[in-house]
Amino acid sequence: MARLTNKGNWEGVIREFRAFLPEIREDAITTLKEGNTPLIEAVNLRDIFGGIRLLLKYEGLNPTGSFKDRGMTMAVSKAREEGSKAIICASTGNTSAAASAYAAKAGMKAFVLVPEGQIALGKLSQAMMHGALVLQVKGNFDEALRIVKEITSNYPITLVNSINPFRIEGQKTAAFEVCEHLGHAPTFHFLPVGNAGNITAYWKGYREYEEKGMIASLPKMMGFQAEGSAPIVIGHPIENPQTLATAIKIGNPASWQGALDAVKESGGAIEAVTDDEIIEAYKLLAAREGVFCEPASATSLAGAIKAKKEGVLNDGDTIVCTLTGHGLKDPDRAIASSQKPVKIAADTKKILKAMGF
Ligand code: AN7
Repeated sequence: MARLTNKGNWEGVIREFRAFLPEIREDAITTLKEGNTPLIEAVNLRDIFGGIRLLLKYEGLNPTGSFKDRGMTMAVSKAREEGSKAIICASTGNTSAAASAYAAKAGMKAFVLVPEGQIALGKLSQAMMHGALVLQVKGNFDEALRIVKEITSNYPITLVNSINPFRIEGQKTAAFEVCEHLGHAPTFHFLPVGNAGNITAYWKGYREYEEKGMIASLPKMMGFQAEGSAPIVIGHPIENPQTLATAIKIGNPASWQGALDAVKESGGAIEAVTDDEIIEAYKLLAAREGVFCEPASATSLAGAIKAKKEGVLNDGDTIVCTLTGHGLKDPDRAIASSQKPVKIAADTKKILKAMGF
């Protein structure tokens, strides 16, 4: 039999990183074998980055198509261990998709509250297919999160938003993987920031790996929000956040302090990029690197491009951009951002002509 060079049967983040995570009873572990996502060398963006080594942590290749699976395996497994029968979350889409899938696997009920008309089509279809009760709230994410918190303080339903500490525990494993794949920590780590759980989690992961002697240095954490939805950058919550990157359309992030700590302790920064810059990076990744991510995910690359222009990065630096979700999550935005297909007769001559022959 041929031998696989890498581990052929990855066991999911709970089992693979057991020594670094809170204990969970074996029969409660609920996994879709999330994690072990590729770190892809971006070789076609040298005209922008010069002597900087740029790597893409492609989290879109998780089972439900986003990084949320890392935290959800932990949160759902813990809920199951505690005997919980139902989970609930507010979501801009990806959390609802992950919650619905892991609840299905665990045999639990999922309730997901999403802002009506403001989540990408792929994400909505996932929550529906996995059998969650999808509640489309006439309001924004922040209002939905407030209601979910109110409900879980009065009813025996487990909250699986990232204020659930087990979510952060699971998500920190992405930082471990980056270190394992590189053999060291990067110089800078760029992330989109919405509810700010992920930047909090990565920083926790890097610090723990350093404390345990797995890495010798720490990266500077660079968080980026969309300009119309940048409460942390502005310094106060926003009533009506706006951005076409719907995943990060959040006006009052739950892990606000975690993001500030990550940036301050690491010597990084939290800044904003415009929707135009996000779409530019989104298209660059697809057209030049062959990597299809959703718009919010491209915020990390938009941030790296901005940092490069501002002279923050140096030749020889290794920088990682996390691409948080798959491009197929938001087919409407992909189609709106690309060249239209050519409608043509079933005629070889006409087709050759259109091909430029
Ligand atoms: C693709 O699904 O908040 O800063 O409810 O889906 O940890 O919130 C999604 C967030 C970045 C921001 N990229 O991460 C939700 C939700 C994608 C996302 C973020 C989200 P956080």
